[in-house]
Amino acid sequence: MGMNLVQKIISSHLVEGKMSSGSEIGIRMDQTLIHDATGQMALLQYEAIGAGRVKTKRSLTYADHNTLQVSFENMDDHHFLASASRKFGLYYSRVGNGICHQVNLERFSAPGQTLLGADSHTTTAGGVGMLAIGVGGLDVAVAMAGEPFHLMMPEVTNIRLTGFLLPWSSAKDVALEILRRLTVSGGRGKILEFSGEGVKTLSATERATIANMSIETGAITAIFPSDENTRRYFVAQDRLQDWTEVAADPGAVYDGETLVDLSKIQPLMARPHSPDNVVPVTAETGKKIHQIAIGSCTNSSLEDMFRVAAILKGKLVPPGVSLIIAPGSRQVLRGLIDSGALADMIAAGARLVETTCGFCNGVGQAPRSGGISLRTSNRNFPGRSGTPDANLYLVSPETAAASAVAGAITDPRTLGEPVRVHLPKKFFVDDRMIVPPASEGETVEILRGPNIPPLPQFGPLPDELEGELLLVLGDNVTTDDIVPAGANILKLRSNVPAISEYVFQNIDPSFPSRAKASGTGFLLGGRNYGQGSSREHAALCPRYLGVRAVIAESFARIHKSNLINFGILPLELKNPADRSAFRPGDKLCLANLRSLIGRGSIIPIQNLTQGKTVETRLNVTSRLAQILLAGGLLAYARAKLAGKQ
Ligand code: MIC
Ligand code: SF4
Repeated sequence: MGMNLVQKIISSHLVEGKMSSGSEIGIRMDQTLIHDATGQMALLQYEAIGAGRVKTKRSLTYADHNTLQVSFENMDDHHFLASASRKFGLYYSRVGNGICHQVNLERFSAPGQTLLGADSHTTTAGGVGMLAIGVGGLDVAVAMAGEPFHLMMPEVTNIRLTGFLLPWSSAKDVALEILRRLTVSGGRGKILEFSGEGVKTLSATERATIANMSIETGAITAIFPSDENTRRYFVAQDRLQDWTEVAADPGAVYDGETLVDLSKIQPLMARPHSPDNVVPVTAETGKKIHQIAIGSCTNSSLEDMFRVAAILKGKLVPPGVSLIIAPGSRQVLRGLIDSGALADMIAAGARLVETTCGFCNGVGQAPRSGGISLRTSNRNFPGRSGTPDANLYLVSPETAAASAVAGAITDPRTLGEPVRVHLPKKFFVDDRMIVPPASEGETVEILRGPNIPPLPQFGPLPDELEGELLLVLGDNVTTDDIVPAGANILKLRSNVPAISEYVFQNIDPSFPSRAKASGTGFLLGGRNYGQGSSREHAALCPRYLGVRAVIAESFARIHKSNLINFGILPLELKNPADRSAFRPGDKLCLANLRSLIGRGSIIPIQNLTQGKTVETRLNVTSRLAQILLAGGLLAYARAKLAGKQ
């Protein structure tokens, strides 16, 4: 029986476990990436593990999220990241070099290899046949120390593409169509593997756009085969030596299949406030808009930017509309300059911003109050733009540019003749903004500014937890809800005591003080708790404030791992109707925990206020149970590595 591509890569990287569904496996990670929102913690944790230089084939740190430098913290963090990277053997991509996923695709991706990144959109590299998974920073730290990455053997869904995209439909529309079908939770526990004739019609960066947004379905990742188109991309990057052909075996078997006929895809958009709120662009045409933001790791390739420039050429953005363009990398920016396309953008009134995440995670370019912003990014959660009552629509670069010119939501098909773009045979290649690590034995001092206090220490799990139910939440709570993005909060990513003051800031600003006063606290969520970004601060900060268990109907994958990594129990309600047994402020007690914890074990929660007991399930493997008992992954990994020495 033939293997699918996911199985082939897993089998060539398998270090622990059996490749059968329901089993935990450990796989070797070839590459890792972290950035200036997740890397501070990852490197502090790596230092605490005490593993010396990184053990991967290549590990990278990117400065791309926190670049606005409204005060000293960002620069302090960058000096910390650069010096710690040099010391521990990581490459460091300097501010200005571009967004991690775009640069990684251009310069470091490798078909058939594995990549673990402390960012949910690490999946982007799946566009060129990498098995690329987003996780919390602590998981990356452990992988850098040479330990395998553990996950449950995933189900693999075959997304079979037929046909070809019609003029004005784009890869972003394919991603939105998949989200329309799967919703923000339909991909949980799965890897989406693309196959079929339609794959050949998509360029490497178009595939990367689709792989990027696959994470919004809750999937572990997505992957495309690496073929002639991929090869062309590697040739253009002057990296033919890193290219290999990878594909599923003939007759490969999958756990499920979804057919997508590319020829039937029309321009789509995700309405506020969720990426799966997908409708045809025609459903909103004519609506006045205030801002258009083009860029982010989803749509910032040279191909995307050329299309935008071609639409803008000779036009002018009308008054009252602000057009922001953030090319994904220095390479893309240089391509725009050399081709003259940048001049077309600027002449049309576009505002060029840095080659960073920027507007995508609320670091600048907040829309006007109540404003309507069309964005080519991947998340339109409430408040993420920095304006609490703004309405964000997610669209393709073509729809964004067509709408920018009209000042209203516009179906790009109304522009008539489709734009044709010609990509250079060779991109501008210049890796001088990527600083290599120090040579072995060289002394490097780690630079720590006042924004980098020591890591908080957490003890083992006690046998009994008694405390207050601090917050009752609904379905699909995002990590942006738990620890919001935005320049003023992001700058505190290395300072746990300071950033913890912002936990649930947009939902209940009194949360941090109430949590501290309670000493031990609990949270109640609904379905898909913790969807969205990989930020481990959404677990670490609640833990710092005393949260010891989250009770929910179900959890998003990355967040569940992060909770466990910081010693918080992710407890699933056995019976969802039991939600009604809880009120905010109830006193809860979890007894005999140390003996109850084990695979699939039932943990009863006594609601002392309501006089009821509710059963929950702790759905973890025995390894994860050990991590919880130890008080988190850091303590567990330290002990494990010390045992090996
Ligand atoms: C995001 O898009 O939400 C981020 C900012 O890139 C996050 C990373 C973080 O918040 O630390 C992600 O996607 O993981
Ligand atoms: Fe950066 Fe936005 Fe991509 Fe996250 S989704 S990595 S913030 S560009």
